[in-house]
Amino acid sequence: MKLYDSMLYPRETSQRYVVDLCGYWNFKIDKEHNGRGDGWQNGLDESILMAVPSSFNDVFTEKKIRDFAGDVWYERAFYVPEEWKEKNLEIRFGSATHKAEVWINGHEMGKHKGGFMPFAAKLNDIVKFGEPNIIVVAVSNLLDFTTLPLGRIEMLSDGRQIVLPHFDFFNYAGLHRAVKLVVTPIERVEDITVVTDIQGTDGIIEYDIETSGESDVHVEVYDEDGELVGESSGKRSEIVIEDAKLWCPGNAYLYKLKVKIVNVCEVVDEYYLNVGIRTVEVKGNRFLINNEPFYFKGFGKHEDCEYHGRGFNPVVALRDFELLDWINANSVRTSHYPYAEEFYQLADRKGIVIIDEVAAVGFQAVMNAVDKSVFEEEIVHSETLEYHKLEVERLIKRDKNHPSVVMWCLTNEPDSKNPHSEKYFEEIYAHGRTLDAQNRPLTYANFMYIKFEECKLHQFVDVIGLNRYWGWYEKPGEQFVDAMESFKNDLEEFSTPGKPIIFFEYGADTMSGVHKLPSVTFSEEYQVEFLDAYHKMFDDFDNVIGEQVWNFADFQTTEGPLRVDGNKKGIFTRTRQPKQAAFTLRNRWKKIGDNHKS
Ligand code: BDP
Repeated sequence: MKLYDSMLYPRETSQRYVVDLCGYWNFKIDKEHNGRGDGWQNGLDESILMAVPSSFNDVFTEKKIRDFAGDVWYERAFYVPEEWKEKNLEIRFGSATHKAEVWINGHEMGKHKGGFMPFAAKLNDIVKFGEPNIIVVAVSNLLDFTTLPLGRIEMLSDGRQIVLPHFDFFNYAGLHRAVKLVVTPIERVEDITVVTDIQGTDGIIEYDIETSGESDVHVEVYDEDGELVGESSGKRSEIVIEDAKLWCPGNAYLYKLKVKIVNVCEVVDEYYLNVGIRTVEVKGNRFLINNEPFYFKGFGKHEDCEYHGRGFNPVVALRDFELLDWINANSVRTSHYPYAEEFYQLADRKGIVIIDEVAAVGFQAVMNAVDKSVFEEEIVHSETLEYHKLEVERLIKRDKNHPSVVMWCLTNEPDSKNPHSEKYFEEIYAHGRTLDAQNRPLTYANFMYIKFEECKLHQFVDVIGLNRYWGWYEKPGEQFVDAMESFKNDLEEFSTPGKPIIFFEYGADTMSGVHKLPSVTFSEEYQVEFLDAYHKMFDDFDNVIGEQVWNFADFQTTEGPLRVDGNKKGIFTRTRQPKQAAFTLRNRWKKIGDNHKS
């Protein structure tokens, strides 16, 4: 038995059923690290309840539980009716952070590594029809130099182990996304790849479909009014949509691509995909969407909210899209990991542009004062590299068809000064270039302490992403004027013809409600002044084609002297209310529009 990647989003159609297994599961923390030895894989005794999806951490009141490092176990029963005997039966996890091992009715189903990607187990040979089936999942939150993100384990003097993340967000863990029983026909659609193009007023949808059999494939395209506007047959073909309505930022239009597998006049499978017709290209110092220069306005985000932690929360996701609309943002970077699939579906629907990031964060030494670069570790050059490539493959396979996704970010703030990093990233980016049928541009987020001439990575990307905190971590407060001088030099050095720059991060920690005249660091006034100065700089550089503030909202981090109950660089509070700077951004972004500098 094996767990395997499951990238096609589960949908209900005339031939497919989806049973949601979310809600309260039985739950147990493996404090002694001996759950397997004690037979927990057969079922959990003396368990408590845990909500799925959710992080487990913030449900409890005990610090030792919140910060527990090791396995947490989940269990529940589910039923499969006899009439599904002739179907393909799978159990699918939207994500389990960071590693999972699954048993069904005591049988080991396999292991999965990677906390942000969907995977599944095949049930047909294991399931008892019409009787309760027990599923048990052990989820580990441990990190090392071969996981993404990177982290380390430390032993405390009382014998407990804790995780030291190499990154600035709380290491939330658990079953973070929906668990579903997915029922599909034996002969079924397994993958779809779509590439769109624009020719005059026509839209072209090129598709490539993988199925598990040899029966005929029929494809129909419907517009938003449900009218049939194009069709074709065969697993690979092209459909021309006359007078196509394009998918544009802020003005999304989605066609429905309906795929049917037909066996002698009988429909044996049916699946659909929402398709936006749009093109993406980097040309000179411009990023073109539908052949028009696009200026990115928005945020780096996190999947983070009270109580749920990193667990997908549909209400918060909707609220976030409302706020993006209110503030006149047009884009988001999924810092620092791939988000829940539903997030991209909302972005497709609402016309928000996404820069999609793999969880390659923590490739440096600073966060936890390790005195050598991770690139000095042999293991990073072999095991981590291979795994990083796999995660890039998974990201692109899962998200390739979203019109909202316009660029792939393959790492955040690595130690790209280290000589070993060059070969490492050469391989990562070369591999990334082979994977996307749409050939979307590649990018990275540069760490502010690595200068242009020292950085070994920008040579491999199409767009340079900069994370900058001049006037915050360097020369804050009264020294701000000098900070801006350093910033200007820094930006001049990074200005390279043909490689436009997007600011992926800039921001200042700000305590909501703290007001001060004149401003001081942490006050709402300082955040406004900080952003104003940065915006002036961006407007002076023609090659800067985007600004994404760090962060959309305040978020939880590991405790420490630099953090006041988390990172407070949010433009909104953690409960999604505006700080003063939200109004500054709202005005600016309304004024400059989506085609600033075109
Ligand atoms: C950058 C990181 C981001 C941090 C941010 C900060 O990319 O994850 O949260 O700085 O310090 O280094 O606020």
